Amino acid sequence: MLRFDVLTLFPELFRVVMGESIIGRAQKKGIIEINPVNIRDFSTDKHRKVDDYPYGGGKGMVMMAQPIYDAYLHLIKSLDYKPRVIYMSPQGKVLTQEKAIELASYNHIILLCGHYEGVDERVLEEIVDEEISIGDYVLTGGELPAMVLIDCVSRLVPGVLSDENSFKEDSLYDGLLEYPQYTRPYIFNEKKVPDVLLSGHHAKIERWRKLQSIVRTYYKRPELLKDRNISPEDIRSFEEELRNME
Ligand code: 4FN
Repeated sequence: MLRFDVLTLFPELFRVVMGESIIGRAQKKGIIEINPVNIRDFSTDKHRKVDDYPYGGGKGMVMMAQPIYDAYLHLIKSLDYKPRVIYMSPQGKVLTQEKAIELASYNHIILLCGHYEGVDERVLEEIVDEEISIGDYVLTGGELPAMVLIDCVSRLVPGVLSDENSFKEDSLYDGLLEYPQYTRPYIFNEKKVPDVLLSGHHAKIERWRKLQSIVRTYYKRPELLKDRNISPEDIRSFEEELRNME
């Protein structure tokens, strides 16, 4: 069982998005729990204010320390251990499959989502163990990043995926892109399915898929092949082998 508590100003986003499909089913089965906590519920202000002007001036608003800290204290008060606290932030290390595998070994993760110009630094110093980013672009809030993290970590928790779709089969596991996939009909817009896939020759199909994965990765995401010693000559010979399978 893996529990995610999410400190956010938009708890409904999580209920709507994570209530469906594989993640929704995993929650109903009790394999994972996603518990969005509305930071605004912990405001002590009569107008439920959670942001204020930045000291030193400048544009925008900053999320106040107090409501976030009180929401955090509320979550941990009955626990006899300290959950992993992650701030979704562009200042964090970019999320990788390796990091997702590491996070899937926790039982309890608290995710903090920022908004406006960010969060008062002092509450981050007080509660955050680690910052994680989902990539280098500007966003309006940490909610979509938190949902990306929950999705990619949850599918690694035993029982979330069916045996059929088990993550152990993922090609991302060996770090390569996926081979091309085809389904019926056999001919679409005059293009036929590669005949090797209809040959019933399982070893040959495996070889074709492996070579497709390597060649695709080489052209589309060559950076994924570094530390793997594949030369342009290797690629040319794989392409020739693929042509000969047709
Ligand atoms: N973003 C950059 C530089 C400066 C600011 C930002 C930015 C949301 C609260 C953070 C963004 C991207 C990936 C959280 C971006 C992420 C966020 C994330 C995020 C509002 C403050 C902010 C140099 C990366 C372009 C806004 C770079 N993963 N600030 O987006 O929360 O998790």
